[in-house]
Amino acid sequence: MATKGSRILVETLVEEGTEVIFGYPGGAVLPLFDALYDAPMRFVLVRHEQAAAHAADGYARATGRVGVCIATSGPGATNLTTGIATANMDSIPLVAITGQVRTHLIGNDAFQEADTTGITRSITKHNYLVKDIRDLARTIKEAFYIARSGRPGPVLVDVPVDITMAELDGEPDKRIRLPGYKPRTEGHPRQIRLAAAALNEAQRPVLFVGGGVILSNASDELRQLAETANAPVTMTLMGLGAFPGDHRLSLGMLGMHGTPAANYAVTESDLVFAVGARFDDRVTGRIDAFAPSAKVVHIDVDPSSISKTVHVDIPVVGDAAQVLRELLPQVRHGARDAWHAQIAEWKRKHPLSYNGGDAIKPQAVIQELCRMAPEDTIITTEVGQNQMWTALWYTFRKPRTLLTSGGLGTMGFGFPAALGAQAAWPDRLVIDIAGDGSIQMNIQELATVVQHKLPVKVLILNNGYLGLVRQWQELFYKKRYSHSRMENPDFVKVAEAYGAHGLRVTEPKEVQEALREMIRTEGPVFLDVVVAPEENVFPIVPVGEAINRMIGGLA
Ligand SMILES: Cc1ncc(C[n+]2csc(CCOP(=O)(O)OP(=O)(O)O)c2C)c(N)n1
Repeated sequence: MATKGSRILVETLVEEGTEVIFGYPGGAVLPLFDALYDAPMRFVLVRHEQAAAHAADGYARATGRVGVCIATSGPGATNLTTGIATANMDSIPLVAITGQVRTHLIGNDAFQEADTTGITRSITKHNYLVKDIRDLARTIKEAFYIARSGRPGPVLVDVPVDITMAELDGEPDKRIRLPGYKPRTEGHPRQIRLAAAALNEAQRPVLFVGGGVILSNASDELRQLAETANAPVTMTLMGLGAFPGDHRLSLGMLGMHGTPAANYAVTESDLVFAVGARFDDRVTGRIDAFAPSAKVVHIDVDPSSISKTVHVDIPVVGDAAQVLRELLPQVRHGARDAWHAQIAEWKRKHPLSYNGGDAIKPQAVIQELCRMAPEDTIITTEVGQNQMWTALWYTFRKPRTLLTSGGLGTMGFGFPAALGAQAAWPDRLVIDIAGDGSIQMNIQELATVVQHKLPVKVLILNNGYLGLVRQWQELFYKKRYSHSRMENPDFVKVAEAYGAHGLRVTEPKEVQEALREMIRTEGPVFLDVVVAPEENVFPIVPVGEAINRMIGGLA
């Protein structure tokens, strides 16, 4: 029996458990779209391929499953790249399928040809060009396996149109053949013993938690570790939600916009116990002043992350959840009264704060939203002040409730990521906290959420500026606001033009009711909150400074 390539591809996606695909058609994927016409899965037609990649990414972050997106050759594939790079920097499992021109035309400057595997080599965990229909099913299987195993990441499969149109006689070969790829999940027992001993001996330990804890579903183990050891916990932006932000042991986020307590604690600690974090420069600040008197333990599934930026004394290579389960029985409770007293003192003396005023304060809006939204609400963010205020002022209590572009810092991520998360969780509240600049990078996805009945809410903190850029210009460029002021459309009318609900507030006293209306509304909503235009995110550590050298917002 002969089977078409397009059918083989779709059947393999089904076998891999694909429930929803985000994508956009074009010539080189028409045979594939024909097979998708009656496939047993949901298809979400986005309005720009960048949004397909971010939506698949949001789906993956919200569920822990592999996100799938499809685009045509040439411009379709190049439009995907920002989304793929975003997923790659944050280790998100994606399979991106792109159409390619016919095999005999590759390299000929054929219509809508781009060297997709060449372009995406450095922004994928792995990529493939399928040149023979006999390799198709196996390649898709391998793509899923690579995307989800070890340190997860995006895998791209480029499929020439003649391969999807060809027919294969007999059963497709589906056996994965990856002899050189063996991600290590179990930590070395000796290293685990050393890590436990270091924690037991430490007087001033800090558990330093990154996105890897969320990716490996290790939050329960992490909480047990913190409570057993009685050790304070700080999280990177990607780690927020891995440990309850309102737990007595939580210090909140560390780094450039970290809390004073977190940044002081790391600087004074004698043990940084890192789990699934990669010591990004936004977190470490000046490397030679990062935790100068601390030993460093680092648990990570990716050996290339060990000692990449910060010297690690005790590396443990393995899956965070597995390693923590091995480690837990070896960890003892420590009183560490002096350390906890010092941390309590920092928290008391330097709480996060902002000044009042007549205008709406973005921090107050986020605090109020956090009070009103159910605990399982999924928050996505754009990039800029909106993202940092969300990280500081919203209390995340559960993993996979904050979806944000950490590594690449991609404006335009939050709205399509929210629609991807909403496709996965139709009954949960999903809110994109946006800036007026970022939302305009993928605002066309309003059409997608309306057509596909995805009731995403967008809370625009509208300051009339590219706010974080303006803040840096204020603080570090003598207030020369070079091209950071924005004249914006009427967001309420934009929402209405697309068939969504639009709301605007300009006074602090209107905020609560508007948030309530946004949450209560059944369909998609744009809530335009006109906030204080020159509000800053504080504290901030200037680039190149040590993380305990924060400025602004300190009592
Ligand atoms: C695609 C992209 N382009 C440029 C930047 C640089 N950048 C970082 S924050 C920012 C301003 C964001 O403005 P807005 O979305 O209005 O958010 P606000 O900071 O005002 O909350 C810019 C331009 C980026 N992160 N991503």
